[in-house]
Amino acid sequence: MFRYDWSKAEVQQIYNQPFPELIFQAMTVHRGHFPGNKIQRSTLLSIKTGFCPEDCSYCPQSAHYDTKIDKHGLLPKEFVMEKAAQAKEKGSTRFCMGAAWREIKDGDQFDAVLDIVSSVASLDMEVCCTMGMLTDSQAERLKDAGCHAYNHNLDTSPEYYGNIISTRTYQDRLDTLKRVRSAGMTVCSGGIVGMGESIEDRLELLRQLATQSPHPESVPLNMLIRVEGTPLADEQQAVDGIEFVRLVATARILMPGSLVRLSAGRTQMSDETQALAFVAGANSIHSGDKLLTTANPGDDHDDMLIKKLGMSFVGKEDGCGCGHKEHHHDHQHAANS
Ligand code: SAM
Ligand code: DTB
Ligand code: SF4
Repeated sequence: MFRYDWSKAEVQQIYNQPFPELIFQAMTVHRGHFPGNKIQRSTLLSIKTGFCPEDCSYCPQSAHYDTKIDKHGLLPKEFVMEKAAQAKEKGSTRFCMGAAWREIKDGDQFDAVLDIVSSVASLDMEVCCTMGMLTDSQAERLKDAGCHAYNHNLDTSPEYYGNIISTRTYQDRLDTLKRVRSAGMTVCSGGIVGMGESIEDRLELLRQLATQSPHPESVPLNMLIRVEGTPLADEQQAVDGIEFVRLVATARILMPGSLVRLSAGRTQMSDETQALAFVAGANSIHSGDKLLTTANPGDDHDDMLIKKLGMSFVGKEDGCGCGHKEHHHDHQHAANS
């Protein structure tokens, strides 16, 4: 049974257990819903980079800050298709396309995005988009084009949020997630650690996600990448590996049927920390040499690590490619059962 009524005290109690108890509980929950030794590989591509009007203080793509990234307009479909085919070749079952927009605007660009989405979907990969806020009709058109998941992060707790972003409210983000859900796409939503927030803020982020019904089908956990030129470039808070693994385990326990994805920041993690995170219930990674604009470990390193751990990547032979134990094609069902 999945729960949607977690209290702050309960979440703290889970997180603060002795480490072995916490891992044991997380591992038990994990194995009830997923194979314990499989990791989903999800590949990212920034299809429109930079010049974003939002002021998210971690983000190199915000037009408010002077950062050294390659900015470009919407990429041509042929280029995106080539990248998607390469990702599939490398064993990726999900292809996630990001656009540095505050919100989607109707018109030629969105029409081109819909064409790209249906082409990538025809490769038999799960398509995910992350393009900022959207309207009900845009969400429906994306869904109809074959977009399986929409990523929109809550990023942190409602209390800490105002320290990080001023151009979009927490409520805007919750409203966007509702629209995604109503259109029938699956929800991908998580956050970032290492921005100066407290452990309570991290736990409140998880509680905000875990009290949504259904739970987001995937929960990306990012460790801040400090990018020169952004206000958080000199952030002093380093994320402790054990604290990070505790957070992964807590996410797994609160949201048993969701993919918990290690996203940004894996270049700063030791192989041992990643291994512990997998043991604690993380079962997906963002793969490739690049995230959207910053460095990522790359497929060769990931292949080596997964092999060393005797684990394997989820493939199409595992049903719909999401890695759930039950073979199914209905992720909402999985998140609710
Ligand atoms: N513009 C869209 C949006 O904000 O929803 C989509 C792309 S945005 C880059 C996706 C997510 O990447 C953000 O919500 C944030 O959680 C994460 N992110 C961005 N910059 C990051 C950084 N420097 N370190 C860690 N995570 C980051
Ligand atoms: C998410 O939570 N992390 C990914 C994905 N969703 C879109 C993005 C990470 C971006 C890290 C900074 C960069 O590469 O620009
Ligand atoms: Fe824009 Fe998304 Fe970056 Fe915020 S996180 S500045 S919305 S690209």
